[in-house]
Amino acid sequence: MSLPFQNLTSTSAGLALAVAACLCGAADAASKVTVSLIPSAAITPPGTEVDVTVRLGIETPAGETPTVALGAQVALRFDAALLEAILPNAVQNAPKGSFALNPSSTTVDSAAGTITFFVLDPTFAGVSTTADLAVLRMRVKDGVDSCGGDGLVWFDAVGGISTEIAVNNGTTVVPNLADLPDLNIDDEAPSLSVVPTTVTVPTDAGSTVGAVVAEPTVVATDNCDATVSVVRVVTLAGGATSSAWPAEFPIGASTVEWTASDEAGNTAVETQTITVENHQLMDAVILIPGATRDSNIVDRSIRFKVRSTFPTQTVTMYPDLASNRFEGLAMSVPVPVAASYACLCAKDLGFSVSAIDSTIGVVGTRYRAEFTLVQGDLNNDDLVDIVDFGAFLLREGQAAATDGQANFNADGWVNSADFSFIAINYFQTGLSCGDFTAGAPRSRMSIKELRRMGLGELASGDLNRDGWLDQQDVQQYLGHGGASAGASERMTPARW
Ligand SMILES: [Ca+2]
Ligand SMILES: [Ca+2]
Ligand SMILES: [Ca+2]
Ligand SMILES: [Ca+2]
Repeated sequence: MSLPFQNLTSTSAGLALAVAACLCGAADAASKVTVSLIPSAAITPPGTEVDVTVRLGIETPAGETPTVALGAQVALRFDAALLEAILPNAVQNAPKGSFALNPSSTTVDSAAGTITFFVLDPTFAGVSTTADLAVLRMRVKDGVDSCGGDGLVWFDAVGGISTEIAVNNGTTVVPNLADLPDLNIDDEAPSLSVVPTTVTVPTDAGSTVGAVVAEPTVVATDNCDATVSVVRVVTLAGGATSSAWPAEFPIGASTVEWTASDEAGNTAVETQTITVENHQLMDAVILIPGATRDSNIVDRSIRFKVRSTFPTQTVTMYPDLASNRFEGLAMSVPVPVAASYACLCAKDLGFSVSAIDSTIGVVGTRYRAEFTLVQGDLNNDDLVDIVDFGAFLLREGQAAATDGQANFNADGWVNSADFSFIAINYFQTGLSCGDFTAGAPRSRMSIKELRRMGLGELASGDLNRDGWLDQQDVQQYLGHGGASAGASERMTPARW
């Protein structure tokens, strides 16, 4: 049906109706005519407004006569469960362009989700390229399913009206139609899990930088998106930042901020704290010769000397009668950070002289050492000598706790079996990585000197009362058995 041009000279409302009345034919045209729905934003969370521009596009091949659009009728449906038209003027004139609405012909049914409107070019000059027909003012409803932004507005016949374009040859064109692209109305942040969130580790043995730390298990999921992007920012102790996972975390406290983002830009953040302690760890096998048939499991206080530090650990020692020794393991002994250790030193406080291990290795992230501790040093001067004999005599013949002083074999008594440790190891001196040397062991000391040293209680060991604690008293002990008993004593540690 031809467009009644003569009617287009009357009033605007009448024109629109006249155009509408005649938009019923189809026309051949060289031009490609399209009407598209263009949202004002691609990401429109619930509660936000979105303008939908109804845009006419006319593309004409070079050399062809373009189609000239004079007016249009448009019929649309929208998803009324998710979208609402902002009334009363949900359909408005486009801010720019040739076309004007006929307001009285505009229909908006919020419940049904339908819109129809008519526009025309009041100048009748027409449009042959691109022009906006109108703008729909819409709003994504509050509290709707935020994954439901697909196909919110589309072209469809409404009440017998469908979208058509009135053109200048008096006919109409059924345009190509491009519905509203999917909107992202997702307003829910992804779920982000970083395990563990707190990491505290010692410096790796052999490293002076820090520690290798495994990347955490990071799981990010989203209510809408199948994949979620996760980025991290590592802030190293000292302040440097990086997106890369460091080969080693430096000594100190570093943080890693993990951010998960969905396609709508909602984010979830987890911050991981990674602390590398300013020490390394050593595990040490402790071997103490001297387990006998009556030996018990016993706790010994093992002190290590590592540079200027003296980490001490209570180590449970188990008698191994097959090898006549106690065996135990000191775990996780903190030692100063060093690239390597050529020698380490240990002592069984109150029982052994010090010993070194010069075969220290690295197992995993820890140093591994082994010490064989020779017993007999009761006063911690790192010597087995006449002073220890005197100290032994103070306890000799008494019932003793398994870890009691002078109870070298950890049975129930201090007796000749324990004396044998002093006798066998007599004149032993401790070994200490060369940074200090124990004094010379003494075979005799005057009672006067013992008192001057604060060891007056050892005077009771002067069994023959000659003013000396010496070999003759040892001989007397061996010949006659026990000596003084019951005196309390307090040993004075020398270098340990
Ligand atoms: Ca989401
Ligand atoms: Ca000693
Ligand atoms: Ca004993
Ligand atoms: Ca004597």
